[in-house]
Amino acid sequence: MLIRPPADIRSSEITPQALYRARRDFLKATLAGGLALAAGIGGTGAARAATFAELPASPLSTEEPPNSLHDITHYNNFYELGTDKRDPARFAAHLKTRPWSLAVEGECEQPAVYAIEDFVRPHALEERIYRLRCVEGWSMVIPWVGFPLAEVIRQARPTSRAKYVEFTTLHDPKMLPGQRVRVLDWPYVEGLRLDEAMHPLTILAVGLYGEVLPNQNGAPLRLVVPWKYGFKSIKSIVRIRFIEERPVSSWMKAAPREYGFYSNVNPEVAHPRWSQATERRIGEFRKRDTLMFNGYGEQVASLYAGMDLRKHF
Ligand SMILES: Nc1nc2c(c(=O)[nH]1)N[C@H]1C(S)=C(S)[C@@H](COP(=O)(O)O)O[C@H]1N2
Ligand SMILES: [Mo]
Repeated sequence: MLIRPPADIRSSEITPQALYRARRDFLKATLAGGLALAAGIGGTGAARAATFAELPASPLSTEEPPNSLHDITHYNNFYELGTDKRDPARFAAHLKTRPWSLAVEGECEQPAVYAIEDFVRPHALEERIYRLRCVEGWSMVIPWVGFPLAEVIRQARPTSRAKYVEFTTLHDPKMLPGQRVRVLDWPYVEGLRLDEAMHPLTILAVGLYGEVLPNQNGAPLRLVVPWKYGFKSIKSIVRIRFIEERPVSSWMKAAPREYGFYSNVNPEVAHPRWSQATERRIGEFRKRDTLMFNGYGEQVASLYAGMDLRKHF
């Protein structure tokens, strides 16, 4: 056993990280079985706990306490599995995540098709606890399991023409029955500027709470961009493409006045139909003030130096 039980640790050795790791290990042990069912993926809980065991905790993590696994997996936005926040958990089993491949293509010297197994190598993974702030005014703190998107981008060797990265979700109305309804122009598409995509805070997530990603959270592979509104964090990705022109995301296409390309969390720029100055952390009653760049300003503000963020919302 690599993590000693709390009784074995002298109080002088107890750091916040040690406490968190001990608690995480406990959660892993107690939740492994339950999540296996929620994820709809075969295999025993013990086998998967071994897959992600002893993940290095990232210094880029927030110190805030994570939301419960139940909240994280039962209050979702994944329109391909229904538009109600409870729908994705209910319809999660429609989505089959094996086999799964990710095509990396476009303006790059080394295009590739990866199998999902290529990414679920424990040594490449780490745990990052990030805030997710959604445009409708709610937020959560989620312990993601993932790796920097920059690793995939570097392998692809983008050409000098690559200015943007476009991401596309699986298009399969059998597995994603919400795609039978035209609430959006399917498949879901998102985009980042290349430097945003290369930023160390931007990760591809394959799990959460030390376990394989539940389907409702965007299995088997989803983007996490913690300083932007939640809709930029596209789920169940099948294609990453390097392009010269700025991509048009699904939400920009649906409502260009309401959703801009950048979508940085910004308490000073209101959505046309509501203020973005406060948010409700799921599980809390009192509202919090929303922080510029979702609290990640120190790390990312320089990406937007000199830009008018009211214009480039
Ligand atoms: N393909 C796809 N990705 C998506 C969405 C979606 O409807 N379809 N919803 C987005 C929105 S609006 C939010 S807030 C987050 C929610 O992620 P979570 O359910 O893991 O908390 O996923 C984002 N990614
Ligand atoms: Mo959202």
